[in-house]
Amino acid sequence: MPSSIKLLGLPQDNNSTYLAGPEWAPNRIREGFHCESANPWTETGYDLSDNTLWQDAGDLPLQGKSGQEAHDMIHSAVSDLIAQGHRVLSLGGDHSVAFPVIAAHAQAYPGLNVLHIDAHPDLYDNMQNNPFSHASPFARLMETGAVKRLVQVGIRTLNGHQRAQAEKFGVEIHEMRDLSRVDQIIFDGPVYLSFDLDALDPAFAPGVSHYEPGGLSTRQVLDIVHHFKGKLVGADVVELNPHRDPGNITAMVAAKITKELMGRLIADQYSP
Ligand SMILES: [Mn+2]
Repeated sequence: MPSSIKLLGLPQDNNSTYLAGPEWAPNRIREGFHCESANPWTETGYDLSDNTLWQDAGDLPLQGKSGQEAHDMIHSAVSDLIAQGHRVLSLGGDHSVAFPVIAAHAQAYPGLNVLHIDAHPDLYDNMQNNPFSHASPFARLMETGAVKRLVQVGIRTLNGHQRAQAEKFGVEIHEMRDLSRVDQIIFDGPVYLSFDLDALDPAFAPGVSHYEPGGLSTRQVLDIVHHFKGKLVGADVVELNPHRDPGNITAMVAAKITKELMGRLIADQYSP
């Protein structure tokens, strides 16, 4: 019996640097996921109305929690689900959730690779004196030494400090200004995919806190999800800000990408 996918809501909003809102995101994405305007099949042919393929694990009670306490709650919950044989697809929340979620995956999957799709590299050594800031999760993660490769796609906000951080940690960056062909993204071994909705151009996804024009199309992200070479073992979809999302258009985009990530997890079926 193949392992099932657990959908886990992480309503964390204490590590945003600019606007609040992502704590309300998990349920907006669920509403998009179950909306009867669409059918439950992935483009790749899986029927997600089959409840043996995935189950909703609900939300972690993160409201009002911050710092080390929230980090430990997330790390522990994700580690437990993986130990029970599940693959975890988490819905943020701000991007700070990626540090404990990916650290838990790196412990369970030796040689873990990370594919990070975002407008921002999130490599700040220190932002607003908060080591858990949503601007720093990939710096914290690379400091652990537990990730084999970090490959970033969609980046268009590098400053001098973050270029230095990327060089220090050996991060491979496909900048938006010279985006490489996605079929050249090849991984050996397990892959975790972290998807920040602001990687998309604001024309496709206005419901985010940090507008950064010149981004990916929804189709380009789906192409990456469908076609990168490697075995997907876990993923997150983060940074939806429902306060800036007229007509729930970005929630619907998040739900669509969540569905296709589930399809990829079902297809890959990688075990550590
Ligand atoms: Mn971002």
